[in-house]
Amino acid sequence: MTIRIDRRRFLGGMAVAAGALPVLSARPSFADDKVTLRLSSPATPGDQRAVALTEVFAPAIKDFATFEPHWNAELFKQGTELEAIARGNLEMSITSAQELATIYPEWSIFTAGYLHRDAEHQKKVFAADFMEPMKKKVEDELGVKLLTVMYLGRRQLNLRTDKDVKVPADLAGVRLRMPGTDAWQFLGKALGANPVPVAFTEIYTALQTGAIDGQENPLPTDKDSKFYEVTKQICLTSHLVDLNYLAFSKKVWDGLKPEQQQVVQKAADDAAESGRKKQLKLEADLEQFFKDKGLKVYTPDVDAFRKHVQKAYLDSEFAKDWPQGMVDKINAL
Ligand code: KDO
Repeated sequence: MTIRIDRRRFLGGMAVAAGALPVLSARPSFADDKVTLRLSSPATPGDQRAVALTEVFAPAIKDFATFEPHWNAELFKQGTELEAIARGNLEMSITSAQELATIYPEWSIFTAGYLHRDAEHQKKVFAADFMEPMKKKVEDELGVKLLTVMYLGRRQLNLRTDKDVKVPADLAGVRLRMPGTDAWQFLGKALGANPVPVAFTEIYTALQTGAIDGQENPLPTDKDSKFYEVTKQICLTSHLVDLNYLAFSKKVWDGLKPEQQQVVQKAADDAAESGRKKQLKLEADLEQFFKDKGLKVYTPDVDAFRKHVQKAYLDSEFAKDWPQGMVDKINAL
C-alpha cells in the first residue's frame, strides 16, 4: 500500500470529519487537572526514542501531564498518526519527513538519501531559520507542532541472501522492504532495488517467510526487532541518516500555560538528546553483535551508492517541490 495524500483533500476531509467524529474527538482529557498525552508509534518499547520518552520526557512533565505511550503501533497504524492528531484523536507521535511529505511535498527534501551528514547536522538543520515557514505551515494548517528532532540512525541494508552487494546494480531484482509511502518507495528504487511496501510491524514475518529479500533500518532497530534472526548480512550503505520529529497536538499545546509549554519543550529536547547519545553509542558498538550472531557485516562502494542515489533525487519529481536553494543551505550548515 502506497500512501499518497493530497493536501487540499486531506485538510478539506478533516473539516468534514471533525463534525462527523465528535465522540472520537472527546479527548484530550484533563482529568485531575492533568492532561493525558497519548503517543502512538510503531517503535518497540526498547527503541532508544521510546526509552528516552519514558525515562526523560514523562517524569519531567508529570506535575501537569500524564504520558501514555502506545508502542508497536498498538493504537494507530504506521502512517496514520498525523491524521489522528489533526483530527483530535491523538496527542503525540514520532513522525517522519516521509509522512509529512504525503501532505506537504516540500518535506520530501529530508527523505533524500545522503543529504544529512550525521546527527549533529540534523539538529542544526532542524533549528535553522529556513525551517520556520515549513514548521509553521504544519502547525497552522495541520494543527501539529513539531517539538524536536529525534535521531533514528544511519539506515543500512539487511538481507536474507549472502551474496555480496558492492554497487547499486547488485540490488537489481532484490525485493527490498520499504515503508509504505511514495518517498520511501523512491529511496528503494534510487538504491537500485525493487521496493516492496510493508508495515514496520510486519517486517520480521515477511523476512521469515521470504515474502521480501531484505529490509533497511539502523543497526539498533535491527537488534531491537531481532531481524538478525531471519537475515544473513548487513551491508553498510548508510544511505539515509534518518530522523523522526516529535509531533504534538497544537490544540493541546494551546491549552497549556506558557510555563508548562516551556517544560514540555525542554523535556522534548532533553529526551531527544538522551536518545541521540544512546543511539549513537549503540550504532558504534553493534557491528560485533551481528557478527557474533553469524551475519556478514561489510561496507560496499558507498561512493557508488551516493552518486547513484543523489542523481536519482536531483532528476526526480520530488526535487521540483523543494524550496529554492534549500539543498545548498542544508549543505552549507
Ligand atoms: C520503518 O518503518 O522502517 C521505520 O524505521 C521508519 C521510521 O520513519 C519510523 O517510522 C520507524 O520505522 C518506527 O518508529 C519504528 O522504529
